[in-house]
Amino acid sequence: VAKTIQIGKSVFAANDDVAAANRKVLGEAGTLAINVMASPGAGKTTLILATAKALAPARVGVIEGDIAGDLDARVVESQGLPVVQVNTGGGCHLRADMIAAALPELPLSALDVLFIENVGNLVCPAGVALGEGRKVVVSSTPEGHDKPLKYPAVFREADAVVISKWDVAPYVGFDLEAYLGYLRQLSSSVPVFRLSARTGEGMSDWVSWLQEQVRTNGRSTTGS
Ligand SMILES: Nc1nc2c(ncn2[C@@H]2O[C@H](COP(=O)(O)OP(=O)(O)O)[C@@H](O)[C@H]2O)c(=O)[nH]1
Ligand SMILES: [Mg+2]
Repeated sequence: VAKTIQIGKSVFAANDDVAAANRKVLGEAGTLAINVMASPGAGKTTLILATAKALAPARVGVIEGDIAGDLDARVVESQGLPVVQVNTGGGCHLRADMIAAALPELPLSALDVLFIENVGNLVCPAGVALGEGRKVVVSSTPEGHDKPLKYPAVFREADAVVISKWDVAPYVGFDLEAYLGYLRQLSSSVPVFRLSARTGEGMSDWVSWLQEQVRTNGRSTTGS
């Protein structure tokens, strides 16, 4: 069973203050934290695992956010990655205090990248800082091309957008032009990666972008 943290009452410090403290801890460790936000079933866990493999020898850890259970954390653990499960007890997004509780359970200074799989939801996680270095929104082709139009807040703040399950796009009538049209009204320059974590198509551009984010995250300047 994976390490699991149950969050009861929220701490009283403002979320942004705790997020700032998390950012400092992550910065000192030289770990780039990526807040992964998406609907349930969009392919977050599958993407994180495929990406961790592709990023090797860079070292990857994971925080799994769920309302209940540790299914994803056990899958991640079975792949040999350090992981902590955070259960929100019903809450529809992670908060900074939950990340603060999880960070001491991870070998941060040995990790280049920490994926934070947020609770599956395109509404609640928007605007909630965790202390992450980058925010990534994943939306899968079977969910349809209207997601940026319907859930603007989360897309507006994204540092990158992943269109996942590209392998099934032709079968589900996904209209890329319409999707990009909606997205560009919110964010004119956010990088967009079309990929399939299942077939590997499109993974290399996404992985290159992440490697660039790691390079510019501060570890490279440590001790110089
Ligand atoms: N066809 C296809 N299915 C995928 C892909 N990525 C994930 N899935 C499937 O989508 C379902 C949900 O994936 P999961 O990673 O658990 O989504 P999460 O709930 O966002 O973490 C699973 O049945 C996966 O096998 C993909 O690239 N292509
Ligand atoms: Mg998952």
